Amino acid sequence: MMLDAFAQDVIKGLTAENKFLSSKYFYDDNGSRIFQEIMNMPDYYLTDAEFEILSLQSGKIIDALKFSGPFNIVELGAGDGFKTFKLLEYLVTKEIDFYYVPIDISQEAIDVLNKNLKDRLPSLKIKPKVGDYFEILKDNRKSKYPSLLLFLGSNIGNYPDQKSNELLNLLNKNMKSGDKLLIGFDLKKNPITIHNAYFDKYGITKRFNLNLLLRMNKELGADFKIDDFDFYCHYNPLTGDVKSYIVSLRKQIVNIEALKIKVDFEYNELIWTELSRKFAIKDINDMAIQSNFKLNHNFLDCKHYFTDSLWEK
Ligand code: AVJ
Repeated sequence: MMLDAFAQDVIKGLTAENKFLSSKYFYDDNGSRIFQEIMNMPDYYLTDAEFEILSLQSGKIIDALKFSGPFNIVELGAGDGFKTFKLLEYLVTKEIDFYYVPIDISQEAIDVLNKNLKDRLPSLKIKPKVGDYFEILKDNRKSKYPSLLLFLGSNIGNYPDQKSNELLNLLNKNMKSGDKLLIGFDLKKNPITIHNAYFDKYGITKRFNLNLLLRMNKELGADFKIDDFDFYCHYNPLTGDVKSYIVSLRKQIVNIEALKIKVDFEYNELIWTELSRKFAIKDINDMAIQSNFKLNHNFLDCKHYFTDSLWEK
């Protein structure tokens, strides 16, 4: 039996003493759509804050790159590209020569993005790619042009300390000297603001999490009954960690046909699904140094909720 990465991770995560499943599996086409709903909620301030940064400070960001000729903009996990639009629009308006290479694991998200940009910025040079970003990023070193890598939205927050360090070092390895990385970090702030962004009253984040169960039903022939599960999350202001969980509302057994396993759930047992870290400016400086980057500048929104941090290799 050949199992793909998702199947293997489901076996590993759901047979563990403390059950877990990686948030990277949130983003099938359905999950990517739910994530758009999250980004549209006012309580999910991250998107608005980063949108403000890219709307008001695109000129400053581009000036800070100090690229003298044509360049690439390679976006990791582009999604619907709503925020990036402001940066692209600025560049197109200024008739600056660049290629935009959005990468995402959702084909549907990339198709929507591609169509949107072709309509709204017809002269944009775009080469969309679907797949795992590290595979695709390997081509970056071959380009004769300098690159700006975009890793926006505080996606880095999904990785625990050690893992984020590995990831940033991997990005560094795939960059040429002088290449830049613009990386989004959600900053520590009033804990209530953070709590409300993740424990939303509309139940959208709950649907986002429970979509993992639907995905296992669809792709692995599991028989999760969605109504028998709930969602819980909490923010720890001391560590800066938001942790999200699926909660079993009953003692129950779930059959996963394709994996030939049955999974026992105790009453109120958890599946840990996501880590969303919040950072202090000092943490960001340390992370840049540890992954061999030079931090050029932090671009903050007016409320100081978020920073797009410009790093140089
Ligand atoms: C896309 C990883 C940045 O952690 O804030 C939103 C995903 N999870 N609401 C985040 C998410 C719950 C999001 N990132």
